Amino acid sequence: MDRRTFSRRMLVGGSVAAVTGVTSMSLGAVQATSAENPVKTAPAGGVVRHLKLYAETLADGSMGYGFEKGKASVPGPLIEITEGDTLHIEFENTTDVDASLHVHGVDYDIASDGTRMNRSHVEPGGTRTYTWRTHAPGRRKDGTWQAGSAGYWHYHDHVVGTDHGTGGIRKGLYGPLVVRRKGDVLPDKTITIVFNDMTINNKAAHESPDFEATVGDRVEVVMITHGEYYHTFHIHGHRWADNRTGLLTGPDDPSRVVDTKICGPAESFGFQIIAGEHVGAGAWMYHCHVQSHSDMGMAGLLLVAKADGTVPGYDPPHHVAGAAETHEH
Ligand SMILES: [Cu+2]
Repeated sequence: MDRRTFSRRMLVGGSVAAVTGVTSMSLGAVQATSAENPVKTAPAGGVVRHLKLYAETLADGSMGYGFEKGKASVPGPLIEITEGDTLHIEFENTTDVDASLHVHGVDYDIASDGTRMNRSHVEPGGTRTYTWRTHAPGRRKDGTWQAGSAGYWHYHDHVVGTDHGTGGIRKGLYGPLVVRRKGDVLPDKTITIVFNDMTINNKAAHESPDFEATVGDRVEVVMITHGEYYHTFHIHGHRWADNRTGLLTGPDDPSRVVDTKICGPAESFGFQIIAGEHVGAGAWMYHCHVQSHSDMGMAGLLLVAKADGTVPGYDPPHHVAGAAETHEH
């Protein structure tokens, strides 16, 4: 994948699915990464990117971020960059209250903090450019090592409701940020799951978003928690490595392999799975595994279809209102 494609993909964002390079494979082909079907990897960073981001009030009173005016979503759009990149985000606040953009995990000056403490928020109708920088791992002058910026991070408002953005986050002003390292394996599609108080992506109990994939798709999950509670994210039939990428680097990689992970407020992690690998197509549940939370409706589905598009055994319940947005790569 060249840099131009990568950049365009980021700019189209989650609201417009760029259906390119998404292939369906039979289950038998999933485990073999052959020369004719190599994984795509992240390019080297070091480029300067520009992005426009809006904060908006949605028709139902919730609030969201979006790349285009009138197209805000909850969660906000996926922002993907590579270590070494710099991102200038021209942020416009179309709401009728002060709002901001605050980010986790990357480098920024205090002027891009997005808090009222240093007047880096934006009044209604106002615009401000926030700059995020990233770096690769490296050695400090004193010989010690510093981490790179790569990781599954997130951004959110920090001023709506309170000086901690409690009201903004509650109403939906949050979104995913993925910083890749050169050579990281790229997924076919990315889904974002946010446990926000007792909702998933601000959807009410028992109306959690369902996501679609085809057996063999390399599906990346970005998992974020917000609000007041600790949750345990669990997905049926699939496992991942509890490390930066969720992928093992080899058979002796000591990373613990898990299918459940605790995630407290403002924590985030991510991983990749091959949909249906070793287990096949089906309506695979994902949910919070705190029992009272799952009972109260914090559960949704990863609908893994066979190559012909069918999901065996799946009987759509009455409440299904179509699959949730995924970000196609
Ligand atoms: Cu929970």
